[in-house]
Amino acid sequence: MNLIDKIKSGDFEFQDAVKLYDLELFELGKAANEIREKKFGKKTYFNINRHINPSNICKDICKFCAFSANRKNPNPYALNIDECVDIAKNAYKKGAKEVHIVSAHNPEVGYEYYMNIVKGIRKELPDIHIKAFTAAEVNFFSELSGKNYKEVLEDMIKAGVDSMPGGGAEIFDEEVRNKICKGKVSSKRWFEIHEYWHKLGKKSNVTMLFGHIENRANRIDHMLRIKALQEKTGGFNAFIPLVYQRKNNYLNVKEFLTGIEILKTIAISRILLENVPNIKAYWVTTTLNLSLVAQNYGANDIDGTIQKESINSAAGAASSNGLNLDELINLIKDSGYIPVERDSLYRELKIF
Ligand code: V47
Repeated sequence: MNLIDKIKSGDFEFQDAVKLYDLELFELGKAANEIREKKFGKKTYFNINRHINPSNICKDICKFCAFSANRKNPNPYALNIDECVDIAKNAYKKGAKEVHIVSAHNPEVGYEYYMNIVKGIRKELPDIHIKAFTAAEVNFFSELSGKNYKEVLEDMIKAGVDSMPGGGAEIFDEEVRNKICKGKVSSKRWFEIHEYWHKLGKKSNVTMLFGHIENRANRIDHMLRIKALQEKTGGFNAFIPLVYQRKNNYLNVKEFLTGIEILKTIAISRILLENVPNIKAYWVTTTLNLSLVAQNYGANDIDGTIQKESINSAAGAASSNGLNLDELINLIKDSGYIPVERDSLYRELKIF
């Protein structure tokens, strides 16, 4: 049996999965594309969304982060609740169906601030999808409020959160994690939070930050931990490999990923994570061009219009103003795929 068939059979050792990286890109791409086409044909999903980042003041220090206010980015801010609600209302008027709220861990503003942002948006916009707060924030909210993470998640639902984004996952390997984001939510707790969220009947995403100091085995380990929780709960909608952006941060990385390594990682994720429905080539960190190529290597989603992006653009990504809807649609079409606007839970809204 060849290696890919062995992996697909589910009966394999950890080292077998790491060996996938030794295969030729085209071989991986062919296998990943077969899975992609079986699930989605030539459809590529996107959504019309708006990112809101309420504050960049953070008690944690993640070395890869260029968004939080620090010596390299000395512009601390905290939006007030009305400002957040206004951003959501304006975005809704322009067609956004989802707001994606992620904040730095600002202890000054208090627990209720975060919940009130969601309540405020929900009150004004009853039918917008609110994707809010990573497991890292949930863990921080729990420290801030003295509530346990389960109570925080229950409060989030009461406030109006519909789903959770996949951030804060970074790399689950504890040794690497300790070097890049010591003090942030542990890998164990990250999974406990998502497991409980799924138990509450809600969906979430899961990311992986790669291309910094991790190695291939760390990435495989990361994916296999995701696969294991997905087998238990089925609650992940999408896996999102985030390519590390190098500017304005404190992580000293000498070698950067080749396009081939990025595509291999996307293809391997499609092969290993057959139980996670969607693989998102997030155009912000993959770049637009490579995201379009990635459609051929297992990816069936490239995120959305975003309107304003602050976390990755602070670290060098060309994404600060989001993407024009017509441009996004035409790029997908011109690359030979069928653009499909989806909602946040991957129901199809419009085929272009
Ligand atoms: O967790 C921070 C990453 C994440 C850098 O769920 C960086 O649909 C690259 O999670 N280079 C937040 N990445 C963003 C996120 C996300 C994005 C899009 C869609 C979804 C979703 C989730 O951004 C953080 C961190 O891993 N990040 N700094 C950097 N220098």
